[in-house]
Amino acid sequence: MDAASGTTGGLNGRPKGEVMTGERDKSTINIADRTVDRRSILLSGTALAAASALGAGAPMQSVQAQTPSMQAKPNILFILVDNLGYGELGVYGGGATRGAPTPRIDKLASEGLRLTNMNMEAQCTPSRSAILTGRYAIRSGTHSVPFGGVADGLTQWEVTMAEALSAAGYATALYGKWHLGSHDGRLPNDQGFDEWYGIPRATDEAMWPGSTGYSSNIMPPEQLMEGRKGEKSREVKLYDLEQRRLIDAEITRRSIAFMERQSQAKKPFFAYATLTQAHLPTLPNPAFAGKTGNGDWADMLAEMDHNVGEMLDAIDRLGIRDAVFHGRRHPRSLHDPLAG
Ligand SMILES: [Ca+2]
Repeated sequence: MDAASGTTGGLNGRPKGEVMTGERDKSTINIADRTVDRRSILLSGTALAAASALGAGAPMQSVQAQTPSMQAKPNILFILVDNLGYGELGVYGGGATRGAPTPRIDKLASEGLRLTNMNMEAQCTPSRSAILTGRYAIRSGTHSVPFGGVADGLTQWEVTMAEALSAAGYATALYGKWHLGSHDGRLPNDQGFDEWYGIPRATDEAMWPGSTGYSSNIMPPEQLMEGRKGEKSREVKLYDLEQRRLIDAEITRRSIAFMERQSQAKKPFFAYATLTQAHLPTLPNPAFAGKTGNGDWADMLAEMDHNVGEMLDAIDRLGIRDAVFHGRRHPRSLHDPLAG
């Protein structure tokens, strides 16, 4: 909803067919009812991280030049941060007190609605499943984080947000962590995303190749992958500690490039950027390593705020209708950092 005017558009007073519906029926996901003079940015609280909406009637010059059909279908950037707990961001009492200010994210939150009490699934896989389907993960084969080497993944008949938006004419892409299936048939391009790049499972697997006793014969190391709808996903390169430091910058770069590409093509889009850096091992990009003087966690906060800022700058350039920033999970110190 719009925090200033109380008009509909968010979790309360949600317009008919709001994207974040809990219904499976595709007919309920009718985003054409959204108006164009409103940007909703969701940041959640407590277990999540925050929700906000940019002001109704905000100037959207770039959209005025777009086609009427595109105006009826707001562009969507959904930023999901892995393992970012309540209290890490400045807006929730963190930021500088955690070693690095988060001014870009704080400003985003100040312009909209923040949630401070929101319950969610307790692990990575089920929470990602619930986000994309609006359904309890236990119904979808995704009730917990799977151990490597076993059958895993969101059942194919679930309707993901990407599938619903694809049916509505959207270009869809995921960049980052998936963790809803690591085999053909269960990867992002099998669940509604036109394209994806990232890791099929979790970031802690970047530590495997260098771990004592690890055998790639028993469990092959995780790979950075990419894929397109209708094609088989392919392995790009080994996901090791070097790549672990680089992945969030790459997620940001690809998300912006995708938004720019679709905007140029005048096609409404859903960009799902799932940032990873807060998850173990928290290793910041070399450009941010040592920047704060307060350790890897603080350097990661600085990098995350920068990456979010880069995407928000792209939003401003392109006139995106809706965007979501969603910190997944509870306070880091209260949970096993390896899980998820
Ligand atoms: Ca599906």
